[in-house]
Amino acid sequence: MRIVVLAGGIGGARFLRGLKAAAPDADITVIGNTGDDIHLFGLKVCPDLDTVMYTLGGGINEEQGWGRTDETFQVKSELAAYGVGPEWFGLGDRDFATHIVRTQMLGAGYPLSAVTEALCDRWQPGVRLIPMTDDRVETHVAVEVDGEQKAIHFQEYWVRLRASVDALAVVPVGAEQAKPAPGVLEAIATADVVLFPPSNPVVSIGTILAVPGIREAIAEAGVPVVGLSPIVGDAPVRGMADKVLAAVGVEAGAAAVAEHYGSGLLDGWLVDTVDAGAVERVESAGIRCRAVPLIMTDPEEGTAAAAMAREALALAEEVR
Ligand code: GDP
Ligand code: FO1
Ligand code: CA
Repeated sequence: MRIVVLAGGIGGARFLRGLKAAAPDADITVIGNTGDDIHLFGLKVCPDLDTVMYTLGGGINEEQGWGRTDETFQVKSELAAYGVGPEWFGLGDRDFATHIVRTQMLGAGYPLSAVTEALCDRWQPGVRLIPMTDDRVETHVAVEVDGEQKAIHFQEYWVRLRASVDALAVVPVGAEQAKPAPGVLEAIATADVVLFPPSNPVVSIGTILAVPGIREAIAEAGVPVVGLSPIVGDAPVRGMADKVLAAVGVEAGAAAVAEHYGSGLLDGWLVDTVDAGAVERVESAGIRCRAVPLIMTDPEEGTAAAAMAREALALAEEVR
């Protein structure tokens, strides 16, 4: 079975670990969000691609959900000693190597998709990981600080400000001109099922869908499209989904997110058991819906995520 998954960072990566366990023989292609990418210290950092690569490759810091395990921060403190920032972004020594290799290859003319493939040669994530685009797309967030409106990089909004101010608008700068990376449209066109993991619907999956051609390809593929709610009990399990949903005028609720994607895109939707009351609303929007446990933080690494993946695949068969 060929499965295509549109993924952000932590939510996407943890779900994918479960999906691999649930469907060990499946051919899984992951289309990764690159709107979170940021240039720091002359290096290109791709947080969501790296989170997927490290999580599936066994190198992730499990507690944090991003960055490397057994990390040290010598380079960061040396940079700080030179007065070179930003200090608010925690790049570790091991992680730095990834960004150096990536930046070197990009400088030599390789597209990000080829660079990602090369990095995955080391990590062997067990899926084909493709960035949504080889073109530069950067998510910016409009905020008001001290009575003044300005647009800041998404990482500054989330990591420096910890989403402490309202997001007035979220703009995937460059998305309109971006082209899907090689292999993206082909993977969608030949998929047997497309899954939206419990990733951020605005700044992860929303950004991928903002690349012209991707949304259309999914709708035209004619295969089941099933998503899992990133909102449980009217709150994001972690992260700032509530803040960025508000910026696009969507309430932070399991049913509202399904309606936001819409029945033109989604065939099936899973909500957590605490949101069982939302099932009827989702179904009346023309999307088949089931309530199952959707919390991935279990002591048995990946067991809950595997059960979620099995439910998603079962729902896909139901709507096929
Ligand atoms: P990010 O790029 O690291 O923010 O990761 P994603 O976009 O892939 O996923 C982030 C979203 O995943 C958050 O907005 C949460 O709402 C959601 N999330 C995180 N952990 C869980 C979980 O255990 N269960 C569910 N249902 N959603 C989760
Ligand atoms: N998230 C943080 O909350 N603080 C950090 O200092 C931080 C550093 C960082 C470095 C590399 C990387 O790949 C990811 C990193 N993240 C950090 C996570 C990441 O930037 C965000 O959680 C996601 O992009 C949010 O969608
Ligand atoms: Ca992200």
